[in-house]
Amino acid sequence: MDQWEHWSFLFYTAMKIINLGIFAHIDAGKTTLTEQILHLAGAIRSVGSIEDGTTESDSLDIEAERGISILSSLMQFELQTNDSKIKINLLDTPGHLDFRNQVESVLDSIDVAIVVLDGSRGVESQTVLIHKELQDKKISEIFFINKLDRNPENLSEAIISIEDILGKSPCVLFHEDENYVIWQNPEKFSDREHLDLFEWNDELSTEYLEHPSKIYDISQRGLFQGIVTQKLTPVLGGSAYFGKGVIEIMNLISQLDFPIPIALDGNELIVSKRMIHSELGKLTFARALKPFRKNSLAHIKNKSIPINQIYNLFGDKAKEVLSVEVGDMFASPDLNILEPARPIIDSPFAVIVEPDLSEDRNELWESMSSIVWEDPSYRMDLDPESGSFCLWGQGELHLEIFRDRLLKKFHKKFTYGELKVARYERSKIMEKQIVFEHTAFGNKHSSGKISATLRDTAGFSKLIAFEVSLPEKIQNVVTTGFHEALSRGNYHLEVLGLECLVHSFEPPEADSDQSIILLKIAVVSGIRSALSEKTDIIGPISDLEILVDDIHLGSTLSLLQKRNAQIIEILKKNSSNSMVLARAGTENLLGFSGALRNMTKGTGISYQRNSFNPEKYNVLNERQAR
Ligand SMILES: Nc1nc2c(ncn2[C@@H]2O[C@H](COP(=O)(O)OP(=O)(O)OP(=O)(O)O)[C@@H](O)[C@H]2O)c(=O)[nH]1
Ligand SMILES: [Mg+2]
Repeated sequence: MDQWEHWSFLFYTAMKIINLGIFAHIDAGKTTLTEQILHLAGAIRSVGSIEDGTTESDSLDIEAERGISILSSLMQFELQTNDSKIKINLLDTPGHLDFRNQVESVLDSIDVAIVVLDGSRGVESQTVLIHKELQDKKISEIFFINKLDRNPENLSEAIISIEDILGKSPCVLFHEDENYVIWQNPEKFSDREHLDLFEWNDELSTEYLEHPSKIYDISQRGLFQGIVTQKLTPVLGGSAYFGKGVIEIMNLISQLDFPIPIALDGNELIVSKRMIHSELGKLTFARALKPFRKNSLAHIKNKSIPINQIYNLFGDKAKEVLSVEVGDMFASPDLNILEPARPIIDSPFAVIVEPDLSEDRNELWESMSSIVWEDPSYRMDLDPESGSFCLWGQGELHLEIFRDRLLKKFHKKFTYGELKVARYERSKIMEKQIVFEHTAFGNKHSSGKISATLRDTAGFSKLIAFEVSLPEKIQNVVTTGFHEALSRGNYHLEVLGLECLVHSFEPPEADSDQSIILLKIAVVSGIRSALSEKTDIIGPISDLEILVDDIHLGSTLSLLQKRNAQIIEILKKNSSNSMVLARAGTENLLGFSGALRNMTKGTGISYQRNSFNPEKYNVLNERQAR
């Protein structure tokens, strides 16, 4: 290391690093706020807009065209404060539930979250979702009530909605009219407001009792420490669009001192997300839990990975650097072998994709695979009946976006089939003793006899267990037979929720080559006949949240009725809008959001949360199932 490099490395070490995530319900203004923060830091010359498709973080063509975020993006930049420079790693995340995986995968890498609210809507369903996740993961959060340029009179309602989810009063740190914030203009706030910022801490409270005149200084320390330790949930506000409240939130964040993360269980990195970079190809993002220099080794999941390339990212722009500090984020192709956090929800929507010319099959598979690699909440396999490519995704928008992205990657013709919702069969067998035996050629050849118990797994799993020790060949054939039997049930769908416990095996009197084949037939046909008429067809279920003006409320309810939805609650949102909460089989809701938009001339908006797990699924009757 030469002298300069040594000093620059030391200088770099001294810089504070803050990993900041921005989260919200769809359209609250995350990307607009991101753009203003970048501008404030001097990282961009002018503020881009969603309407013109010119923001840094929505850098995919499709994001710019549609005006929504699809992938989370990382912007790394320096922020000059009064006395020092801070490195900010800013993650702007998508709000639409179909891209939830992009949110989940970055949560473990951040120090602090800004949760943005649309001021006229207050807390919405995904605000609740993200707030719970941040709480579970003990991540500090700061609420930002946005769009106050539009309906500032809704501010108090928005604050009450935050109070509802916190179960206590939030610390409102600003006075909207005059742009005052408590740590900068302490004299403009009441003693009560100051006390709220440090009463959670005994030491600070005692200090105040001894030196009441130091209240402003003590409340400031209480505020900063309270945020870092998640004792306080502060609220700021403004207008991202007009850049109001942005300096204040960044000033607050820059004064927070988060603990330096440490390597856990020998893992020196936290893998967050993946990206297909326009020039560098596949890149994986990670947070470093120790400093790395180029060409050093990273230890993670019992692997030693040589880190030969380290990139800093600014949206889709990558810059190679020589080192990465502890706590900092970086991207590298060397980490591509590592998996980011798996999606927590299975992908319940499917579409069949086929090239028009069979010679393009490999190329199509590769183009699809690269999109799936970047967003692992897609899944791809071969349709067992047609051999076509089957693509699974989180929802209608998720698969629509896939098609648009594929069109930009794969320039040959292909067919993108109709969207289908996943269906399975759920075994209704509670417990059944069974003997598997099959004979052939006038009983000359026999499989031998297996005695077993079939049992409900109380979930969606398929399990086979052996109480006796059997030769490997026998055990394998019984296991394969069990899975083959469950691969196609009474309605030709995969069967879930059954366990087979094997008690004993009586070999055939005359063992022959045929015996092993007969044993498999015995298991497959034995399980199939046990399941005969003993399965339900099941599919995912969706919770709907529909925001509609009162003029269209009646027609929205009848639209829901036509789709067999159960209305759970109708809530008055404000003087002219209502929120309908409903539940329906996901399959019944295909095309619903489009139909609602047409019927309400664009004013009705629906959010759909699909669930498919043992607690939440939809049983379809045979008539629906055809
Ligand atoms: N009036 C007003 N409009 C805003 C403000 N902030 C954002 N918007 C508008 O709200 C819309 C959504 O803004 P985005 O920044 O894309 O919201 P987002 O939260 O990033 O959306 P997704 O990433 O798609 O979930 C755009 O039309 C913005 O121009 C604001 O402070 N005031
Ligand atoms: Mg966005």
